[in-house]
Amino acid sequence: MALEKYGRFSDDGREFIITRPDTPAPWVNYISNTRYTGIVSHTGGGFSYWMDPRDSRITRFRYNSLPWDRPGRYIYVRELDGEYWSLSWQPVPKDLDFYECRHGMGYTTITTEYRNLRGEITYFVPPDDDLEIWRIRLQNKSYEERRLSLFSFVELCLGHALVDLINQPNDQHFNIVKYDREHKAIYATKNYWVTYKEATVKQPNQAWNKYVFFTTSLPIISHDGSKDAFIGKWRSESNPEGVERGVLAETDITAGDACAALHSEMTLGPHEEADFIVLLGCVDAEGYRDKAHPIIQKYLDLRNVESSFADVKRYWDSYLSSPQVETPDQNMNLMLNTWAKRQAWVTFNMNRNAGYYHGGLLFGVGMRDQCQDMMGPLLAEPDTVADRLLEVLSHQFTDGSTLHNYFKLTGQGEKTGHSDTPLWLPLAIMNYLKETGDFAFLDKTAPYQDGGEGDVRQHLERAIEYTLSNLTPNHLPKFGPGDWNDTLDYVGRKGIGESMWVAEFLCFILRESADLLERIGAAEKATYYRREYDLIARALNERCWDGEWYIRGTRDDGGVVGSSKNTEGRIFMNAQSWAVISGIALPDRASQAMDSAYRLLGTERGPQILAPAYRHPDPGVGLATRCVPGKKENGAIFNHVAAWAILAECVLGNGNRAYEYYRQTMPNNQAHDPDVYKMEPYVYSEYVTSPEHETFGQASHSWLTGSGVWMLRDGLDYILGVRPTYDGLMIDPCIPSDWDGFKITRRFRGAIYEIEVKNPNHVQKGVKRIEVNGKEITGNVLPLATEGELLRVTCILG
Ligand code: IFM
Repeated sequence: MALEKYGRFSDDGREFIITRPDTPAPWVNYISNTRYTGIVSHTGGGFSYWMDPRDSRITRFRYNSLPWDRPGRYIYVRELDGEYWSLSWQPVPKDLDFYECRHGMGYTTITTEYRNLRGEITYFVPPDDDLEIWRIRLQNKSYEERRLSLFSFVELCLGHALVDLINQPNDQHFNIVKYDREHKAIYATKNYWVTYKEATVKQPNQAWNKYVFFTTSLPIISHDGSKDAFIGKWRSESNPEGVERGVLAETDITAGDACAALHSEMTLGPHEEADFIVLLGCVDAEGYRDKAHPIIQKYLDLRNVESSFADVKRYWDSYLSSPQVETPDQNMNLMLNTWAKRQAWVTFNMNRNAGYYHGGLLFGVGMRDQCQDMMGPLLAEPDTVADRLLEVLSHQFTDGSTLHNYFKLTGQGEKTGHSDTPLWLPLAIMNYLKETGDFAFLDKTAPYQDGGEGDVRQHLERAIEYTLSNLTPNHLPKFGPGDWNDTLDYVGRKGIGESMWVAEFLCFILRESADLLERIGAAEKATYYRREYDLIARALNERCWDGEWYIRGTRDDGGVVGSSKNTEGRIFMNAQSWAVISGIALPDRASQAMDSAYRLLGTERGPQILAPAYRHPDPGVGLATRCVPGKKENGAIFNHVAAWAILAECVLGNGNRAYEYYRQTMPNNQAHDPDVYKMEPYVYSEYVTSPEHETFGQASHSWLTGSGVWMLRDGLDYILGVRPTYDGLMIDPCIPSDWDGFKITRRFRGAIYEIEVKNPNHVQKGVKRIEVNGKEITGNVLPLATEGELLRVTCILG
């Protein structure tokens, strides 16, 4: 398989093993305890931050110089003859005798061999303390004694990453880096810290509230705090003067570009091995020495490092333990058991913010993204999700509108008026209730962004009623400055254009909320929501059916988007898939809409978001039309959209087509030619270029995309069909007809369900018989069980 040109999954699927360093792009991983986070590439590149990659940044990264993957977390090795190299290939890219990078669950290990010296460096973040640990093992594979100089190096940012990026000549005047001889550590901070978005509005009168520490378990011979001194004039990380000289210049800085570099020496006898540790972390600025010292002492002890590393592994074993699936498709098993879950954990915690391929320094936590990302951790950590939900609800206003995004450290955000944003809150609340059955959550309270507080049920209803209060005379939602699709940003800015997709999404939320409200005795409200559902569904069917599919919207200027009347952007997938998911499509139209989408949007690598792509900028539509055709929201194979198409096909019972889309879009399939695909083969990318561009098949924006979590839930809940309902776990598979069956083990409300689904008649959908512990049950919702109970379930399709 061509994927193996650069790497493969480990046998247990928990690692992606990169076998040569010159991958088509940096392939990255995350190390994080959710407070301290590092993004680590397979060449040691990447950056670290505390809580927020914009506001509290520890190390730098030069985004615009990609694919040059710099800087990072580097260890240089230098021998007596002056030859030097780095343990992670970059930044001194020698022709290594051996190279391997294992991106695992919460850690990355890079192993290299050069000049008969094997170096293994593992990067991870322990669960309990806010630092990253580099555990290094060196092995002299020769018969000669080796005298090695070792230099550990990071380039520091210290505080607000955006200000550092755009205003470095000024920002550097506030840097402080000093070597503390008593603690044998470098400490660094910045005497100035911008904590709000518009840095120019008002000069803040404050220092960064963190101190960074950097140290190693080896005796320290020399150090540098000045990047200029370490790198030297007209040089780069590839040939730093300090390393070439063999001793560092002992610089501390009070102004200038900051780094932390430490120099140690080690002698290794023939075939001797040695371990050492490097620590990079941060503590609160107040009393920083007293705070950092115990952490440093703790983790300079290898036993504590080993036990923390075991904790990371234990955490991930537990996190991934449920659900576990066995389907006939090995790639699907890999994604559902491990990598899509891992990706969803990352998106839940890092949002669209901390990546190589996202300009997320600007965006913070997107409300809509966060509400969707919750569907991942919900499987393993519902309590964490409940807390996050309350945090998200606190960014809703009393009228039901919401911030569009917020920054974790400052709590500040923007109110943009996107027409979909408020509606994601009810979805997240209902998902939580279905998984947990914790109806008492509805009575919990959360503040409103503009003062006062309300219980969760009130937050839910206000989101819906805010959207209902903003309908046009046609009883359809206004488009506003965008809906889920951020790039349809000029369709309805004047408040006239309508979003059919928001109408469908609103219908879905109304139907689901009415079910919930009825269940908790709020019959009158439920009836109101159902009546609204009917009115909007009728408006959609009367006004928005184009003949073979549903249109995407109407424009402020009276035009239409996503219609056969258009020459570009004639059909959009979301308008078809959500017509089905929301149930608004009349039965014959539902199939016809999805068939039209299959015919007009399908490619061999998955369905396009829209087609044909826009080739002329249209100021009445917006950004999508300005983007190059075939990429991003202008006609790419947009995986988030593909995930909803899969869901819709499952609703219609088309297991073969749902699986066709699913198989096409899985990254481990997509990347069958990694030189074309370019991104990591182990996580979803936001999009893959469609045939409307010459780079067809090239992926972009890996890791931080909602498609990871939707593909996870599509696979588990809709294709395998084992999904939570308020009453219990439902079994409703929609699989390809050539499957003989599959197995899935899932924890649900404390009990374990071991489920085997058999498909003797090779159908795509339809449950014929279910037995629980040998006894047939009525219907397809499994009985609830007590904590720890194991239920063996057999389901026959037919
Ligand atoms: O819906 C958005 C998402 O919030 C961020 N990525 C792009 C999507 C479509 O515009």
